[in-house]
Amino acid sequence: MSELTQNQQVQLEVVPVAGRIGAEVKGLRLSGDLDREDVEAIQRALLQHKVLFFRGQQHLDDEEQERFAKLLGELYAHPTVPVKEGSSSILELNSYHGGRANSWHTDVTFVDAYPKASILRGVVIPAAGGDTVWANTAAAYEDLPQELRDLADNLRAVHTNAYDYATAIRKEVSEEDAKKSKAIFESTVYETEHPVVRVHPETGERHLLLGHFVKRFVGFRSPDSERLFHILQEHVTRLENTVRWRWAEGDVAIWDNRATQHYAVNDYGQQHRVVRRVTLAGDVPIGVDGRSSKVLKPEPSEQQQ
Ligand SMILES: O=C(O)CCC(=O)C(=O)O
Ligand SMILES: [Fe+2]
Repeated sequence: MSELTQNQQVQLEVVPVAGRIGAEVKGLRLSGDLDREDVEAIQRALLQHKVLFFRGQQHLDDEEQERFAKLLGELYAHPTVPVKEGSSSILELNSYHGGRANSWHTDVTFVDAYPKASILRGVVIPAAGGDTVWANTAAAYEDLPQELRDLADNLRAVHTNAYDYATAIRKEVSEEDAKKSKAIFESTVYETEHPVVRVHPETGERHLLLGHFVKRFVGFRSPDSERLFHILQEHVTRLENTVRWRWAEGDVAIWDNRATQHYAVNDYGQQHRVVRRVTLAGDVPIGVDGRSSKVLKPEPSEQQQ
C-alpha cells in the first residue's frame, strides 16, 4: 500500500463488465477511512464507467456505508420517503414491503438538483434473480441519428413523483401496501422541468435525461408526448447500452445518477431481498442551450410553509 500511495494517481484494478457501461473494482476494502488517492481513483473510474461494482464488502454496516459515501460527496435524504430508523440517510428497499423498483428510472428526477450518485449495498439477496440493470444515457444519445439528437437538444420534459401509478402495480405487493407506499412517495407533489439532454457537469458528455418520472414534453399534446417518449427511452434501454449485475450479499454498486438509468428485475417472487441505498447531493442540470432546470411544484410560496 505504501508503494501505491507514493504514486500521484492510484491505479485501481478496474475490470469492465460490459462493453459500454459498468466495471468491477477489485481488491479494495470500502470504508470511511479510505485514502484520498483511492477516493479520487474511484471518482475517476465512476466518471469513465458510470457504474462500479465491489464484491465482498460484508464488513460494511449502515454507519460505515454512510461514512464511505461521505468521502464521495454530501449525503442526500429522499424528499418524501423517510430514512431507515437510526440512520441519517439510508433508504431501504425491502421486497417484503413493496420495495421493487422494476421500472426504468434515474433517481429522484422530479426535483431540480437530483442526486449525483447512489451507493447501493446488497444485504439480503435471493439465491437466483433480483439482478439490477443499468443503462448508459450518453451512449443512448450518441446512438441517435443527428436529426433526433437535434430534436432532443431542444426539448424540455416535466418530471413528477405523482406518475402513472397503474403501470407500477406489482402482483407480489398487496393493494394496501401499494397504497401506503404511494401515499408516502407522493406526500408532497414535485414537478420539475428538465432539459431532455443534460450536459454532464464533470465530463461535458451529453445524456438523455428521461425515465419513469417523465410526465410530458413541454409544448406537446399527451399522445405525441407518449410516442416521442417511447422512441427516445427505447434508445436508452437497448441491451447494447446496459450492464446487468448478479448480486451477492456484501456487494456494493455505485452509479453516476447523471449518466445512467436503472431497473431492478422483479423475477424472484416472494423471496426476500433487501438493499440499502445512500444517495449523494447533485446540482441543477443544464441543457445544451445553457438553460437550467426549473421547479414547477411545489410553488415557491408553498415551499415556505
Ligand atoms: O433494488 C435495486 O436493485 C435498485 C433499486 C433502486 O432503484 C435504487 O436503489 O435506486
Ligand atoms: Fe432507483
